[in-house]
Amino acid sequence: MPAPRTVLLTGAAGGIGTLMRGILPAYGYELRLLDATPIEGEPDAITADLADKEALREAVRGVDAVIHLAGISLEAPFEKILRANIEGTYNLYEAAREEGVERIVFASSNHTVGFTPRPADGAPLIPVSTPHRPDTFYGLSKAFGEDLAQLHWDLHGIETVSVRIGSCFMEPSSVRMLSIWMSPGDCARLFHAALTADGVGHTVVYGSSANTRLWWDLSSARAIGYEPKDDSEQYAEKLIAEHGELDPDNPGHANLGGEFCTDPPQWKH
Ligand code: NAI
Ligand code: 15L
Repeated sequence: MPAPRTVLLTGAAGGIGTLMRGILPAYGYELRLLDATPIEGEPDAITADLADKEALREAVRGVDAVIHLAGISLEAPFEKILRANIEGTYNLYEAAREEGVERIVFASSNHTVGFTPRPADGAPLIPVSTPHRPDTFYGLSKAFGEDLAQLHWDLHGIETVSVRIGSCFMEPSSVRMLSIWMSPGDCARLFHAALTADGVGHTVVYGSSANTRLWWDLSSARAIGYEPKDDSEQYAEKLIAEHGELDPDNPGHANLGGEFCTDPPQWKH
């Protein structure tokens, strides 16, 4: 497909949105920014909620593609998740369909498959075809987003790369993150590949760096042109000294989703 130039970045005020605002313009993209929260120093940013269908329609008008990051990014009461992540993502796809946008990069999450046991040493890496095993209403909403993307490809021909992001922060901050961390630079590389690869239909990829302790299979990401450059291993010694190795008998350590798999989750809003 012709390289997209104008890209709508939803969730532009958030953690990943802020990182991508700093990196993606160097790839030649003109970013149109949207968030429910105003963005300081960005007078042209669109301040709108995903519930506002008219604002979404206007926001997607004329863009070549969308990177959809907006939404609740941790566990929360179902009603809030329903509104922001399920209805909000539906509204975004409807707006894209109505305005003829052909490519979306969807910020899915490792929590779609959070209850998948992490692979033992030497066991096969987790494939993208592993069944959904959401660990929270949050993970469930991302599983819905992946299926919504599939529907829009099959029914309307809108292409999506669903990126099951691991942990995208400046640095990993736990031993679990050594396996699923995605550096900001690799995140931009993966989003760029997802925006420019030909014929993605609906492709699901894991989003991480090429970590030494990787738990999942990056081959579908590599197949769309992603070449990760970073590895969390440089942080391993310090993090293991601070927190110890993962304990297989601890339910918060046994599965991909980490502490999201404990009840009640400790990170709840
Ligand atoms: P974040 O919570 O920092 O940013 C989310 C942004 O979405 C916020 O600026 C918020 O104001 C906006 N937002 C929330 N509800 C909205 C609504 N109804 N309408 C408009 N804007 C709304 O999250 P972060 O870390 O930047 O993540 C971005 C996306 O990537 C999220 O969808 C998250 O679920 C997903 N993700 C992030 C991971 C990470 O490691 N940071 C891991 C896996 C998935
Ligand atoms: C996510 O989906 C969250 O949005 C992010 O804040 C992290 O908690 C990440 O997963 C993780 O699993 O570390």
